[in-house]
Amino acid sequence: MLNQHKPLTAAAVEPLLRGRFGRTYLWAETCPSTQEALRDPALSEGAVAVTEHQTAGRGRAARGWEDAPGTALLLSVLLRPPDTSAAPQLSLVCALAAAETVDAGSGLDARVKWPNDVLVDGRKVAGILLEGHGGAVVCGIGLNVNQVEGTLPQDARTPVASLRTLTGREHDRAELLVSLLERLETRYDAWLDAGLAPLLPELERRDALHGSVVTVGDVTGTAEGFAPDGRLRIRSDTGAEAFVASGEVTQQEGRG
Ligand code: BT5
Repeated sequence: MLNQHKPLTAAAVEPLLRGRFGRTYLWAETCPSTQEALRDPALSEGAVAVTEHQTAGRGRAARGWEDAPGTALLLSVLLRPPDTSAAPQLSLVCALAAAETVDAGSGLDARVKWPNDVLVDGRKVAGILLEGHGGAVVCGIGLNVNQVEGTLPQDARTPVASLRTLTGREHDRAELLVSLLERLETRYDAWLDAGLAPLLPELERRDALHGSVVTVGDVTGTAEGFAPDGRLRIRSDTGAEAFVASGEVTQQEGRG
């Protein structure tokens, strides 16, 4: 039986690291938000902040991110892409790495819901938050791991799950964390070399919205995958094609 509250301290995680991400590793038992822990301009790319519990965890657009102490992965990774104009694409890069981590660690089949969610069977297991400051991009990732029913948010916009509620067993958070950092590093390096293009086949295979009727802002139509710059491709009833760069998706039907 795993101890779900075994903390993700540097002593527990650093010996397991396989790549360069996480070599600067900041851990706190509790903090307002890991997004705040990477603001030092002296920190190098791949620095990681991890906590057991956030008192002011945040999502996008001033929404919150909830956890139950010691049961989730709550981390931020500092990236310094040379061209920050393409940085919004990192949401899909992180979501893909998180989805791959979920699959490898649990045997589940995770989907990416544009632009920043990871879903299993239509339930949100992870969310990504990108924030830029001083030329750096702080990528926040929240992944529900060992929460049980009743400790997950009840009022979420999308149904919610943890790996534990989906598989019925506890998962080793340290293993998941190092796996996530390794996959993120691999996907990020590929993105630095060639943009989203090499990631698109896998992203489209995992596209939770594909074939669904969606509304984003004033655009409604069928979601048909992604443009190479990460925009969502939507085909209207009249056959016109639109590309949406950002926004909230309302999904009307589809495979989820
Ligand atoms: C996100 O925003 O999904 C981004 C979440 C990023 C969280 C990480 S944790 C480490 C780092 N530090 C932070 O402070 N944040 C990042 P968004 O798409 O806006 O979704 C937010 C919505 O998800 C909320 O309004 C709730 O409805 C729902 N939600 C809150 N907690 C959740 C949870 N644990 N699991 C699933 N959904 C949740």
